[in-house]
Amino acid sequence: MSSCATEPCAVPEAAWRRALKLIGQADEIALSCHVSPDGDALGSMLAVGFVLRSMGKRVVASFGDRQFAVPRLLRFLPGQDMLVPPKDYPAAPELMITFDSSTFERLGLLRDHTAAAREVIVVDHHLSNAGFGTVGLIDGTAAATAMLAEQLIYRLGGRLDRDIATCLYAGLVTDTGSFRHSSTTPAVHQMAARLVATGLRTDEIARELWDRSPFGYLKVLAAALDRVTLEDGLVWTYVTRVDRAAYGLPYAELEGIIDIVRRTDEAQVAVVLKEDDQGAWQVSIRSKGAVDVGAVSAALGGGGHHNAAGYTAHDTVEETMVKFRRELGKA
Ligand SMILES: [Mn+2]
Repeated sequence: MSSCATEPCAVPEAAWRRALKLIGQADEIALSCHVSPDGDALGSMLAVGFVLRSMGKRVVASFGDRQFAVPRLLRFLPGQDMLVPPKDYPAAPELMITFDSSTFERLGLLRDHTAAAREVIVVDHHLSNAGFGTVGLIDGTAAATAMLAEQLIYRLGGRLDRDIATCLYAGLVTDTGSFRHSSTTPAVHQMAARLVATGLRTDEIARELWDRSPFGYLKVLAAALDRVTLEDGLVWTYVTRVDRAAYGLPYAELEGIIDIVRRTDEAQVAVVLKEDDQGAWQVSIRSKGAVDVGAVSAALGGGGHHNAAGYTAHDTVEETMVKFRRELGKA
């Protein structure tokens, strides 16, 4: 296996060298990823965790959600014994590595731990990465953080086994929308080939990630679709806490709704407002390419990519949409 996968490294060699040196010197390494982790965040973190553990490092991994729970869709990922809730995370880690988090804020409850850490290696693929931490392994052209995690694994001398590959594959398929998004380069498929060659079950992973849900999801989806609105190339809807409460549906189950709403032929931009358990609106935005919704989201305090972005709003649905349309008009 080559040491630099098969594509040119956008990460400076000096950054890789410094990261490897810090990892080599550390006895305990604290891993973290962004709040409400998706397959890329959690998968990249656990994959690297396996390799660090095999190097004899003490590994602890977490994410800073107030209610600490692995999203149901990701419970099939191996390596979850590495996870601890934020309260059990080292207060001032010697070395911390963050995955898929574009900003310090996205670390949630682990922000103080990050600020207190002696060294912080940031592994990420968000163009908007704010550049926190002391070492940046950041490549805005990579389709997933999992691609950078794979490179880190090779450079550490690690080998892909089925567990590690399952974690990385979850990241790769999540962020490329099952190899459908424009980010799906030859390098993405080449990486997928290396992962699948370990014997992982692509069918089982696909079913876990996309092809199952509790019955309540169908009812909540029905409510969301019942009030979907189309106006001037924008399609949008919202889901309230009350919608979910009727079926005991956790917030994390709402992630796929945007993928149905964004199908709309007549719309260039799709938006779903999801009320979280604290009553804030988590706004998911998708673009078909003509509009940079990453810029719209950034103007509203969020982040993301050209075609997929999000932010948090604390207004009513109506006020949130007024502000959103205003920013969309500028884009
Ligand atoms: Mn990602």
